[in-house]
Amino acid sequence: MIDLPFSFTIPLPAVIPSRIDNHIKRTLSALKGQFLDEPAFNKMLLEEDKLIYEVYEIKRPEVEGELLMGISIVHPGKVGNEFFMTKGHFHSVIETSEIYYTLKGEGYMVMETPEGETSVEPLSPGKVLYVPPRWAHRSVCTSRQEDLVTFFAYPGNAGHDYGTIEKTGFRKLVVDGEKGPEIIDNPRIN
Ligand code: PAN
Ligand code: ZN
Repeated sequence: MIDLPFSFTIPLPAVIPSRIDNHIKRTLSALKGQFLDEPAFNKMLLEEDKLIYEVYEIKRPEVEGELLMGISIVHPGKVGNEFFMTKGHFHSVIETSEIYYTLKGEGYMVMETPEGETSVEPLSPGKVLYVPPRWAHRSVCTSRQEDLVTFFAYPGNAGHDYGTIEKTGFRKLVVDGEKGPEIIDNPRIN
């Protein structure tokens, strides 16, 4: 049977979609091993397993030809001097891409390829970011008070490979420097 077209709204400035099929909440413990400052991470976790980011998903069949859409919300905050961020991943089907459209807040999309190329793109309201095939991606919120909110769409068959990036972390990190957000090399790599 053929699917019927459908619509939903993202009622700005509230950004919670009118249709939600799945709500994912990731707390600090889900990001174990990812932040550079481990003592700061452990101290924070002892106090509270804080909510770091949330995803509202619109479900579609996870097959080629479909598009999976949703809203990603990274809350403001830091572990040590590193800004709150998503786990980040390669797509399991690595030759798949993704579109992100920033609705609210400021931040960066940290990206890299398996060959070690890197790219860190600023995110701000109105900006469309295209993540080409083969690029792992992680969003980082650098707003002090506001959430970083993005709308995303990616192929239904993409899948998520979290394990590859979890082993060493991304090559680039976004930290709070003397003059504000700074992009630094991950000292745990080489
Ligand atoms: C996004 C991400 C979302 C959460 O939907 O899944 O921002 O980030 P993590 O999946 O890294 O926890 C996406 O890139 N999907 O492919
Ligand atoms: Zn993705």
